[in-house]
Amino acid sequence: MFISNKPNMSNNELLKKESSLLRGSIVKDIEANITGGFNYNNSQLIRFHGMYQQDDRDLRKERLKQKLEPLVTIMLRCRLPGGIITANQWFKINKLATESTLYNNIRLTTRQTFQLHGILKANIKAMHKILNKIELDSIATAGDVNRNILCSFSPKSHISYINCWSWSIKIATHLLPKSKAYAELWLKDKKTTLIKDEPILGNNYLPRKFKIAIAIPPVNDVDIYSNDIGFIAVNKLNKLIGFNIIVGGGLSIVHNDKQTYPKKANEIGFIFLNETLKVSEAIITIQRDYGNRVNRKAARTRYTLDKVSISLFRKEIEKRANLNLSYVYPYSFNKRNDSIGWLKGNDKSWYLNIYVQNGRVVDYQDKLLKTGLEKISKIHNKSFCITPNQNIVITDVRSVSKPKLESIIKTYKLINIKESIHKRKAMACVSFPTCPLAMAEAERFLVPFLNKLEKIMLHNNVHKDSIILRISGCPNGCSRSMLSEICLVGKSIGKYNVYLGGNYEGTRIPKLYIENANEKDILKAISKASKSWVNNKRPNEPFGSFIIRTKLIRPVINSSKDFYSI
Ligand code: SRM
Ligand code: SF4
Repeated sequence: MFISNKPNMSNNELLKKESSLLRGSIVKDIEANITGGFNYNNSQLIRFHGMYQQDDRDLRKERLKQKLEPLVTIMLRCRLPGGIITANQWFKINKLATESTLYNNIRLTTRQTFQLHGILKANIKAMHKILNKIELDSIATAGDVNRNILCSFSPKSHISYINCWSWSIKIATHLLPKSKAYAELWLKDKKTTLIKDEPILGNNYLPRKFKIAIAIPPVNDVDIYSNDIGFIAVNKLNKLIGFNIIVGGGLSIVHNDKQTYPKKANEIGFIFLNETLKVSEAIITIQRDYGNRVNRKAARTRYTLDKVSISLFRKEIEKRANLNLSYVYPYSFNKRNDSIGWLKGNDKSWYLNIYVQNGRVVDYQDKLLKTGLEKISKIHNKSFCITPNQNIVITDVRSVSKPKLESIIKTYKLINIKESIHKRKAMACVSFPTCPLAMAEAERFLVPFLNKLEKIMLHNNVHKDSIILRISGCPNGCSRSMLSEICLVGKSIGKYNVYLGGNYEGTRIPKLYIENANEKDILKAISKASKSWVNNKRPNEPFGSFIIRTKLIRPVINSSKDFYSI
């Protein structure tokens, strides 16, 4: 019934197979102080332990001129299902970022966790030990495994939210690698039991990365359609009863390679809560067994699903999980962005959402964000929540504690009412200088670009309405730009492809509008389209919907067929 794999597996497959469950010869590389990095194979394996080998691309030329090898450092990404981190943990990781990294900042990610860039190899073990002491780790935040699980931040439906968040932890724990390599390599003194097999992921692990999110309608902050598995919460009488399941979302492409396409996940069926773990396991093992292990660019679940058809995939889930999937319950989304500022949850606590430009926690001239958060972490005995929009929420604030927080907010200017709505809704990926795959600037380009765009918008009278704009420095699309209303994808330094036609709710993939454009041409094109929108839109019609209704772009309905058609 299913396709099977060919024998000419990709190099990564051999590497995983011969790694002794993710050990390789990492231990030798940790000790070798002749180089600041890991050999190629080990640099791939350390990803499964949540680390990437990088070098600062701004410094490359200068170091080459001086005949120095690149300054190799490590980026570490923590595991944080649903983005919850206690204030005490934040205090400690802030200290780590300040004292033990070259960049002195924390980067919040689009998958609700944080990264520390610029760690020297000599400091890695000490860092993992500190993380371990505060009950954090970086297991499986990268590599061919299930990555950090997202969960909608939704205090307005607090009981359902807490339930969903606890499911994000249960699913994450269930699908975690069983190998003890992480503890052995980085925590050393921890005793480990001998594990010979990975019962769920398999000893060769998955063909490619795997992503899961939980959404609580009507909030789609997690961009549920971009995940390999999406769990959409179904509530009855305010009680979580189960999930609608969607499968096979993913956003990356390779420029000019029509074999690759972004795709929104397909609906599969409804499951009750007690079926969640076995259905997760069924889906991930189908992908494990039938995903493409020859071509990594066509290895994500969406390509497996499109090859075998939704109906066969569904039958296989039912067989493996030993259940019958019911029809999906009706649901809809109407919101993706965070509401910045104070919000009252239906548990009567207060929640303060602080906008973090590009997810970069650093002290800005007009906002001492890093110091302000550190001060809050000292007095707040509850948690912070990193949102899928790269912002941070101070959670569970009692009314009596509000004044103390207000005073810190004021002193460090953590809430700035002058920040424009466009900036608050926009996202950019990390890109230069640390990302080795970057083709154009993203994070460093976003704000100067928006400053120019906003002047044009003001002139065109578009300033009251907002458009969701996202920039990725390459077609991997880490800012989930392939689900935005205006999507910029880096092609080369200063040049971007512009895609339009995504919608406000994040349920439609955009399509190529202009290719290889510089900043001036992009501003001109957006100015024209947004002017037409503001003058001709129907009441409350979002930009992306207007673009499709007026046929500036034909909608993407079936990605594999019409993403590239004109
Ligand atoms: Fe990503 C690779 C950063 C979310 C698709 N991503 C990378 C690397 C690790 C580059 C590399 O392989 O060496 C980037 C590190 C840059 C740096 O210096 O920090 C990187 N990705 C990020 C983050 C930090 C972007 C951000 O600004 O927040 C996000 C970290 C998420 C996390 O905490 O786990 C991040 N990446 C995403 C997303 C969005 C999402 O998952 O919701 C996507 C698109 C969704 C998807 O997976 O389809 C995404 N990243 C990729 C891909 C393409 C994967 C594919 O299927 O082909 C790569 C390249 C790869 O894996 O080969 C990639
Ligand atoms: Fe790097 Fe490309 Fe991801 Fe941006 S989209 S962080 S440039 S891999």
